[in-house]
Amino acid sequence: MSLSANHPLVDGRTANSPLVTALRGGKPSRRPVWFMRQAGRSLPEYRKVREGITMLDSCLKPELASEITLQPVRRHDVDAGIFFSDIVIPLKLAGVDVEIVPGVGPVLGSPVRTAADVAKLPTLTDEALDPIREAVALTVAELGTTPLIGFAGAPFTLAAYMVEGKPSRDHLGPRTMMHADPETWAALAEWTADASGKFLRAQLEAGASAAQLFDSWAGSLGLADYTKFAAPASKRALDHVRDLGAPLIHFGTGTSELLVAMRDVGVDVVGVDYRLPLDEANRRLGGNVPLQGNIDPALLSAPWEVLEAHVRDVLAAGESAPAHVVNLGHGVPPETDPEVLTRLVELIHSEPVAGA
Ligand code: 1CP
Repeated sequence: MSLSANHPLVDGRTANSPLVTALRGGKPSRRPVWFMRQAGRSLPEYRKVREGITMLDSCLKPELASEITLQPVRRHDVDAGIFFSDIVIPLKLAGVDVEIVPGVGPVLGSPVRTAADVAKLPTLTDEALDPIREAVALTVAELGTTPLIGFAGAPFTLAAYMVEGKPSRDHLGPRTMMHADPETWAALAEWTADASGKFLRAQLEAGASAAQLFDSWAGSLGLADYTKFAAPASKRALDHVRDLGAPLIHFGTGTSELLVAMRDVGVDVVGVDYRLPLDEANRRLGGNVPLQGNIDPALLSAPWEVLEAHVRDVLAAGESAPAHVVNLGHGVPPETDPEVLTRLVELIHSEPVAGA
């Protein structure tokens, strides 16, 4: 199977966009920029449409999810939309008891800790993903030549929520399970890989032009554990979509020591968090991988001159890589002034592309 003839990557709408060009390692007409968590609480228009409706319900109403995805694109002139959804949506659609509790994050009715718990997990069906396909199709029709990025959670990050039952800092539960009960861990990692893989495929087939695998908490693993217990499942998730040929991005935080292993699950672009300068990330990756990142989100609230100097450093360091998609080193903090993001996009677009 491949993408349909009216997919934006195939019919010419997004194939030569700055984002897709850079993700494929080429020289874009302007520096592409988008922000992780560009939709959400930093925007008053988001807070307005979300009034009285839960987070996961808003993801499953196609018109609303589409509207929220489009809000930051209209406001900031970013080079991509990121589909408004959440990494736990495939769990919800499979029938797992999960909610996003305001101020907390994903919480499961019953954590998944034993072989019997894993065996009971329901299978995510193709039909259950219909609201996702519908939301993506509505969004892509509005975006025109601006690409939509689809995403999913990587198995380790998703399984971390499932084992703990809620957000945690050190992810002790899943890290214990992978050593104490490796068979149960492997079964859980495979289940999450297949759920995330199907979620990604639904988004790409419905019109997303690229996809990002978020392994936000991979940095709590050392390289040996990452390679043995997380990377094979991440590869399995991406195996669901490789035949489609859309560019794939892999991002995590605290992953400076894992960048090569994260590339090796088979992706086109590596996302770098704010901890490691892009020229050093490029050196570690051997100089041939396009990079995404890595403006420090903390500096969005610093005086403009401080932020501008930092952004210029990030752009200069990014020039060492074969191509650079500008982003933050993690998500937009909710208290960010959206006008700072708009101004940042203007600054980044005004800087000529190196070598162009
Ligand atoms: O009511 C609200 O506004 C809740 C906040 C919120 C939002 C806006 C959550 C709860 N999820 C989302 C949307 C979301 N989640 C997007 C939307 C698209 C965009 O980027 O604009 C994306 C890409 C995600 C992905 C996601 N969810 C990740 C990976 C990215 C990252 O930030 O590391 C993770 C770890 C989650 C889990 C999650 N969902 C929500 C929260 C608060 C959390 C993190 C909880 C924790 O600290 O563990």
